[in-house]
Amino acid sequence: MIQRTFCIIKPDAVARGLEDEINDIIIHKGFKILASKRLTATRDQFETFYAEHKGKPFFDGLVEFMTSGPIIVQVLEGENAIQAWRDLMGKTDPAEAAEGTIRKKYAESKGHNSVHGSDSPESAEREINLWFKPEELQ
Ligand code: D4T
Repeated sequence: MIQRTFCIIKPDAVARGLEDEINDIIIHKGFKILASKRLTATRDQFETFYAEHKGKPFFDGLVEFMTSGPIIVQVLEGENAIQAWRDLMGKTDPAEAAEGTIRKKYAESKGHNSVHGSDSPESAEREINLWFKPEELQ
């Protein structure tokens, strides 16, 4: 099944100039990048985006980090894109991420872990709609 998913290249990766390298891996794996834009987000945007984590001990630091510098937000399309993109990212904690995953290669810690991916069809739709207008998608 062809699906769309939402991807963020996080501030730690953009600060190291890794966006082209990461997008080469994404394209090589067979995803199509339907839309992509670079921006610096507000606290409001990430408090909404990460609402499910509100109240957790890492929430404030997470919002602080995600608004600390430029990010790239993207829509990826491909066969089973939601799970396929999570598989390519690897586990949240780079210490647990498998060889060949983006987080194994680039993540600095559980928080500064270089990339985000939607975890279900519902969150993919919600997240794409939070960051992109329909006319921005092909
Ligand atoms: P995202 O949502 O960024 O793709 O990450 P995951 O789906 O892999 O992980 P998550 O939802 O459990 O966590 C969201 C976000 O919070 C950061 N985080 C997480 C953190 O800073 N400390 C922690 O202990 C955890 C669990 C990293 C990703």
